Parts: sequence; structure tokens; C-alpha cells
Amino acid sequence: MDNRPIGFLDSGVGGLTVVRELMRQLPHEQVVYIGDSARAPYGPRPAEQIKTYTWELVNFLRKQDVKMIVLACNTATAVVWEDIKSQLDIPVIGVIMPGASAAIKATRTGKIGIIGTPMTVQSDIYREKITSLAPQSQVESLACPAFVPIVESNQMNSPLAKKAVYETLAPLVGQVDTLILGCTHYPLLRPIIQNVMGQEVALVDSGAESVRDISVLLNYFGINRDPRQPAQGHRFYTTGGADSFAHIAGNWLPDVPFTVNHIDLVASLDEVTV
Ligand code: I24
Ligand code: DGL
Repeated sequence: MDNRPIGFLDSGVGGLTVVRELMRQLPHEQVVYIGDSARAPYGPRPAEQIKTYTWELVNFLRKQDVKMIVLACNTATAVVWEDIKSQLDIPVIGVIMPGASAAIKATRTGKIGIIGTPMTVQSDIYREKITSLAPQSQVESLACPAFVPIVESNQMNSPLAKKAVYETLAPLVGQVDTLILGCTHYPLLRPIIQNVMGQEVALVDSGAESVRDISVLLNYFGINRDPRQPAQGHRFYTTGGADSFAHIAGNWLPDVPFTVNHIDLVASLDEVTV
């Protein structure tokens, strides 16, 4: 047993789609989350910047004494997961391997699509991981830069969203039997994406798949939280405004106790010895 919290990081609020899954699949675990809303989105940024920012988030979480770190952001995972994993002595989970292996399980034709931010697609990491496990697969990847702004402006159910999804995904329709939602925000567009791709196409939510892997690792290392311990509130930190973060989290997460605090990352890191 290990009653310490699990640390989550994301470029902003999108990682809450992974946290919601955690609360559903592993409700006795405690969450400490850091979202870099002040510098979001990461998707259009250069790799070096994403690397620096993500390491700052990792170092913040280490200071919170977490038992495991989850990179709840596809873009950050694409750029620095291997690096972080190799340098920490606690388990570090990214959202890409779990999505890649779920897609390999789901596909019947071997034709797999992957959609994500410009950086995730440019990194080509999903293709690399998929073909390393299943070399005969054909991977079609597509950047969807319009999707994050649509969700963040609360227009995921609008005619504009339908039009953008229809137009953006056109090159993939009929080409794949499985599509990986390789971005935290895309589960919010899932019904539209399913409609455009066709009901027979399997959609893989990489965040939800990652929580299955978290569960396996907690069991393997024997570090589940003792369910008889009194529940601790979840703690959320944001480099942006605490009120707007709390508003989205309150709407999105199940009705569980949590706190939200603004954090100045650079100031807080002065105290860390890495
Ligand atoms: N969804 C996301 N980001 C936002 C948003 C949203 N505004 C409305 N909705 N804003 O991401 C990003 C910029 N903010 C962040 C907070 O600090 C200030 C700046 C997707 C979130 C996925 C959990 C739509 C919305 C909502 C509630 C729940 C879910 C949701 F308002 F998509
Ligand atoms: N969280 C990011 C991802 O999953 C999407 C938002 C961003 O670009 O920062 O790729």
C-alpha cells in the first residue's frame, strides 16, 4: 500500500479528461494535478519549449511527494516522456503507449488513424510505437489544429464544430477501421467524430486507456491507496486563474471534494533541489 497521491500534469485543463477516468476507474486514489493554463496550448509550440515547460511541471509534482507521475497530455508525452521516464525513480506514465497498444488490439484491417495537435503529429511518435509493436500496420496521421479552440470556446456541440470535424477528417473517412483520439480535448468531440468516421470505426480514447495502465502498475508495484484510509481531497494547481479552472473542474468531475490554487511555477521552483 502507498497512500501518497498520484501526480498529473497537463498543458492546461484538458488533462481533466484523464482525471475523470481515474475517478471512475480508481475512485479511492488521490490526485494532485498541475495545469499550465498560463502557457497553454502546447500543441503549436516548438519542441524545446514544451520540454522545458513539462520538466518544470514534473519538478513541481516531485515536490508534492507523489508516488507516480502521469503525463496527461499527448503533446508533452510525444516530446519528453522517454526523457522523464529515464530520469525519475517513480513510475512515469504517458498517454501514447496505452493508446497505441489499444489501437493494435482494436483494429481488424491494420489500418489505424491517429489525430492530435500539430506537435503530436509532427513527432510521429504514435506511428513509431504502433509499428514497433505491429510492423504490418498502416498508420495515417492527421493534425487537427481547429479542434482544441472549438472545445475551449465551448462550441463542441455547435454547427461550426460539425463542419470543422467533417472537413478536417475527410481524408481519413473510409481509410481506417480504428481512430486514436490522440489529444486530451477530443473526447469532448467524440459523438461528432464517431458520426463523421462512421459507426463501424473504433475510437480509442488514449486517456481512458492510460488509466487502465495506471491500475496495472499500481497492482504490479503494490502501491494502491488503502481504501480504508479516510478520503483526502484532490488538489489542483494552475498557472492560470484558479476560479476559471475550478469552474471547468466543477462542471466536469464527479461530485468529490477538491481545492484549486493558483501557482507561480518559476517562483515555486526556486525552493526545489533537483
Ligand atoms: N474546455 C477546455 N478549456 C477551456 C473548456 C474551456 N472553456 C470552456 N470549456 N478553456 O478544455 C481553456 C482556457 N481556460 C482554462 C481555465 O483557465 C482559464 C483559461 C477541455 C476541458 C476538458 C475537461 C468547455 C467545457 C466546460 C466544462 C467542462 C468541459 C468542457 F466549460 F469542455
Ligand atoms: N493537452 C494537449 C494534448 O493532449 C492539448 C492542448 C494543448 O495543445 O496544449 O495534446
